[in-house]
Amino acid sequence: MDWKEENTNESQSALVKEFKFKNFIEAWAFMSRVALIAEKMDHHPDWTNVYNQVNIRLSTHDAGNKITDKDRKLASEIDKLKV
Ligand code: H2B
Repeated sequence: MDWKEENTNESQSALVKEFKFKNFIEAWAFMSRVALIAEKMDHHPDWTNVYNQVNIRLSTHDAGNKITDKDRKLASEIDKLKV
C-alpha cells in the first residue's frame, strides 16, 4: 500500500495516491467503482482525473481535514480494486 501521508500544514493531513490506467474509459470505470464504495462508507475522496490518471486524496473533513481510520479503511478498499 503506497499511499503517502501528506501534511498540508501543522494541523491538516491527507493520504494521497496516483493511479494510472490504459485510457480514460479505464480510469472512469475505476472512479465509478470507487464512488460506489465511498457512498456506501459515507466517506468520499477528493480527487482529480486527467485522461488516464486519477489522483486521490483522502482526509476526514469532519475531523478538520486530518487522516483518520475512515481514510485508512477507504484506502484499503480502493487498493482491493487496483494495486
Ligand atoms: N468524506 C470525507 N472524506 N470526509 C468527511 O468528513 C466526510 C465525507 N463526511 N463524506 C461526510 C461525507 C459528511 O459530510 C456527511 C454529512 O456524513
